[in-house]
Amino acid sequence: MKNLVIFGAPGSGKGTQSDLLVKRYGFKHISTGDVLRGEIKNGTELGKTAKNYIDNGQLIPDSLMIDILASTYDSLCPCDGVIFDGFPRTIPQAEALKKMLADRNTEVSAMLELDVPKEELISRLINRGKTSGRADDNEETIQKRLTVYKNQTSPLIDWYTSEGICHSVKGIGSLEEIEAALCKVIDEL
Ligand code: B4P
Repeated sequence: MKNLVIFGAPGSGKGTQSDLLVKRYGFKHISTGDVLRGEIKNGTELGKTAKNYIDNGQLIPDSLMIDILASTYDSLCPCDGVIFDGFPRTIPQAEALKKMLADRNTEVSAMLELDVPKEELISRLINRGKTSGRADDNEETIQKRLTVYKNQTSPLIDWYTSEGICHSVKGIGSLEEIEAALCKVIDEL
């Protein structure tokens, strides 16, 4: 079984590439962003809490995210493989993921980082904001999300490097080129 973390800044293409990898390999897909947006749409208590954070470009507290992740994982697995998209976003989340998988006799096989320059991230998200209806795809919130990424999420690159499983892939170019670079890493695992 493969457990893959797809990692990158907001707008780096995690969701886009996850969809392609799911089609190619038949893996299960856990997008914490999608889970939270579903909760918001359904008006649940969790959704109401999450909305305040997301609309401000902030991360949802780790304790909430870790519980959501474990229950989502257990609803999908056992299975051939899982793509974690948008989780972990902090070091405590990475530690919790490691423990959750170890408790289930498995582990993260690889962390795949999509490396995209900041100007490209901003332009993609502003562009997506024209049609996505997402409250967090506006210029002010995008800047906040990028700051949160830099301070709270990007330290995970060093964390996964020290675990020996960080693979960085160029995240600009055609969708097919980026997918091919990701597949090369996955096929060699
Ligand atoms: P997410 O839903 O994970 O969103 P994202 O980081 O904005 O997007 P992603 O990188 O998936 O980009 P996409 O493929 O769509 O998170 C949203 C919020 O939820 C967070 O800010 C946070 O508040 C909360 N949250 C989620 N997980 C959390 C956690 N674990 N802990 C705490 N809080 C959490 O691509 C973006 C755009 O680029 C698209 O329009 C796409 O078409 C375009 N694009 C993609 N690839 C391209 C390419 N190669 N060339 C040109 N355009 C491309």
